[in-house]
Amino acid sequence: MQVDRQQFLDQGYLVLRGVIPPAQLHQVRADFEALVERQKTIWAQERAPGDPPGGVWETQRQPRLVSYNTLIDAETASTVEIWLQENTLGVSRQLLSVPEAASVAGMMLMCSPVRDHGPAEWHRDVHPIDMAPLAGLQKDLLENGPKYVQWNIPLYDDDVLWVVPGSHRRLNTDSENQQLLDNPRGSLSGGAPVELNAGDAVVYINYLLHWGSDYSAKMRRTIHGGHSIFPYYPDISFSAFLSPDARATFAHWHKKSAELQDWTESGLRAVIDGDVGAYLAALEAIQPGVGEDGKMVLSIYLSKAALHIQVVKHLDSAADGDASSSAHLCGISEEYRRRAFQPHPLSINWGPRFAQRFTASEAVVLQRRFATLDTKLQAQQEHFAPGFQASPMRYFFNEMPAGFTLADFIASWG
Ligand SMILES: O=C(O)CCC(=O)C(=O)O
Ligand SMILES: [Fe+2]
Repeated sequence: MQVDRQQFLDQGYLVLRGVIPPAQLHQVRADFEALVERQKTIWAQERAPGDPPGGVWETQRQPRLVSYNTLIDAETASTVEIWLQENTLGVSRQLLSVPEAASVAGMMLMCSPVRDHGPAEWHRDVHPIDMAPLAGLQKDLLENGPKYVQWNIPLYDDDVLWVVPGSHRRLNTDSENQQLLDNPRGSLSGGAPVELNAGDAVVYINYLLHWGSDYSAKMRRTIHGGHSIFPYYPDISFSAFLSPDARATFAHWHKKSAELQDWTESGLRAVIDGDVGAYLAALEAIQPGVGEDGKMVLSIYLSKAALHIQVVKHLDSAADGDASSSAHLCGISEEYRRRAFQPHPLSINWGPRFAQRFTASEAVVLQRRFATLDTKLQAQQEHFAPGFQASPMRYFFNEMPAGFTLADFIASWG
């Protein structure tokens, strides 16, 4: 399937018809429903005191199978293999910044809730605490193409998702900001529904302003996830159920992930050592061919890695091993703790285990080396901007540090 990359980059999404052919739809639905039943059993077992018998299935506005690959068996392997097809992975390869690095990133299923929950909030999938200001992400996107593309593949007709075409390339307008402040769950001028029939797909840049317009009880089973240039799988034992080819593909990506983690460490060590050549070599290995704007975003991501390492070390020493439960003990806000402990490979955050590669004193040096950049990414006061997945914070949502170049960053290592 040949797609129009320019159209994708211009409007921020492409609708593809018949990604799941009608003849296969019945079987694919049945395979996913088996996973839904498995997850429902788990949710019922894990329900909190006071929850209804079904737990999450009954309480969430969008019950979601996250990493459903952990639920598969040989009979339901198709639910994973769907991500490896020519009309999914092959399409993403045409769209991503580094085609040869295209790999599956997250396999989820979005389900309708048991009762109507109405509209969600308009947002971009951007959280500046551990990503970068939107303007920087957009310059990188326009310079290099996407690091990640997201997919919705509905198994039943679905027009829940709305988008503002073209908004991935620009900040919100004043009018959009006003409308979102007035009502983040209302219709937004320029917004349009993505109308998909069962088996169609939309592939999109998740910096787009987008909207879950109505989380109603109408049957929804929509495959959700994407492809990225930064593979990461905490555990690939699920691949034992796949075809030999698919198993080999995941094994290859798992190895690539280990190499990327090593390069991330090398980049951070180059900053500790003040070795500019090694630093630039690490960026090039992480994202081959990346331009100046992309190097700036990768540098910000490395500054976040330094931050996450510092948070993990701090909590480790405070809690004597029980790091995840002690954030309140040392004044680290819950949001920082959550981001440090939740791998986010799209921003080269490899999770808390990555912090073990550095000693506590190296973590302190890292924080010092990144301090100028980190300070420039923050305002004096907590503030808020509409249309992001974040609460008020000091990190800038939209604007990059004015006049601060990659050379300035390197000079700031001290
Ligand atoms: O329900 C959808 O299609 C959109 C979901 C979404 O935007 C999100 O989870 O970030
Ligand atoms: Fe989203």
